Amino acid sequence: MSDNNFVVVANRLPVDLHTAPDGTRTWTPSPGGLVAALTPVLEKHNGCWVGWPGVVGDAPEPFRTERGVLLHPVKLSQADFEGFYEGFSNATLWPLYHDLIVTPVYDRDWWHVYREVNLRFADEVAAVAAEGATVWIQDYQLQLLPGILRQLRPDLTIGFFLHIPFPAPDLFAQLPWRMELVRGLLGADLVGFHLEANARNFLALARRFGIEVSGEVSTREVTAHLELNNGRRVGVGAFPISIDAAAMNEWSAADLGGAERLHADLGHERTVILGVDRLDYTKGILQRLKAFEELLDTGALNPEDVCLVQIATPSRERITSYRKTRSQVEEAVGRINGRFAQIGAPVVHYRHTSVPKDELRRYYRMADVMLVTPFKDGMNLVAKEYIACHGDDSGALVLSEFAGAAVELTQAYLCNPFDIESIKKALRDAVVGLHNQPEVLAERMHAMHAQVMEHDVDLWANSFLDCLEKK
Ligand code: ADQ
Repeated sequence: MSDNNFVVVANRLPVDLHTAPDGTRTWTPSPGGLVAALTPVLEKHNGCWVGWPGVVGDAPEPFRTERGVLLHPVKLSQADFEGFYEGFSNATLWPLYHDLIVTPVYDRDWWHVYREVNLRFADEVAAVAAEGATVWIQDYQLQLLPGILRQLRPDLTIGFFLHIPFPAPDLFAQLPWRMELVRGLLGADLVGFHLEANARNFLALARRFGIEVSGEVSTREVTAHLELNNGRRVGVGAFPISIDAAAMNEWSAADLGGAERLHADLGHERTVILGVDRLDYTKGILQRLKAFEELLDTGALNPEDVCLVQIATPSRERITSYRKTRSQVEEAVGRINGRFAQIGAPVVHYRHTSVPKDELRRYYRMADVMLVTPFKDGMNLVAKEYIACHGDDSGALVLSEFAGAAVELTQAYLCNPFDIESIKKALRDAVVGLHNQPEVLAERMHAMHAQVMEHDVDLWANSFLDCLEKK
């Protein structure tokens, strides 16, 4: 055992390992909501992070990041990666928890690998955590870990947070290994979700499995518990995640010139609509392109006056449904430009890449309208990042009702992404509103900006950790 009193465990370490042809290894920060959310928290707590370094094969020795966070890599083989990560996590649990947008695959071999990898994570954590340490486990890839760790190290305080939605009991019940997963989660002292609705789904499921539930769910406090037969209590609550809002707000205000130049590159007078997502079928990228195309088609939007910038981070590229989504998106981009662009003036600018943080903020800052249209999303940090970058109340947000963020960002132009007409209406209202009712839009942005600034990532982490402490 070591002196690590605070341990975060996540599938991924917050870095990617790159090996140059001469064998030199370098680490770069990796994208993704979880990393964005947890880095500041760990720095503050001087904590240690256990996770997979992002490449299969040998894991390097534990090391410290430039910002002082101790990283403990967990080794995954190619077979682990395929069964645990691509398979059970992302082709079984991800679609099941996102309400079957694609059909989940139930594969017994993947399940065995998922269990083995969770056991391996448990061994690593048991070895690095100090006596009585607090361990905070993140996300759907590690749902067995709380239960295994409780057996290995009963001295630990264990928190679990799910970053994706938790489905209705009827959907969850499809899972052949449903009891094992529930037992895994019950190893925690506190199980947290983004939304009260997610937490209520979990409680309903527990009831269905004969577990006694006391209290009602609330946000940022624990007023609901599961009462286990052995006398243990598991707290359940909602903790909506957020971003380092102050840093984003400050940075974007300091780079107005950069944002203006970027906007000018796209056309000074044009209204710029922005999409930023991992290229994932849950994000509704194709639907938003179709809505945009139809608005151009009917003349509701003029291709000389507007353009859409879509930045899509490559994601889970070996999984069939992801490949299909990418080719559909790219086909739509080509088609729309073919129909409506002029030479040298695309109407859709598409980048399939991860972009550095500073550049991303510049995109957010310069965009007149942000278009966020997931079919289902635990929270969606992109929506909050956009709002944080508009401290002067400029801009407009079109947001899916099915993003967790819609619970807080009620002043957005809300839409139903399953209904193209609804996306079209919200987008058109936002674009037209920018010109016709700027003061109304400014009020809406003002309210959302205040909400995001006040409810930032520190509040998320501190409220969860305070509740865990009090368990
Ligand atoms: P994600 O599904 O990854 O997160 P999201 O919350 O939007 O979705 O976070 C994406 C993050 O990646 C953002 O911080 C964004 O800035 C960054 N990003 C996206 N595209 C990028 C690009 N091209 N280049 C660089 N960075 C890019 C999961 C859940 C969400 C939940 C988060 C956090 O699916 O619902 O909000 O975890 O809990």
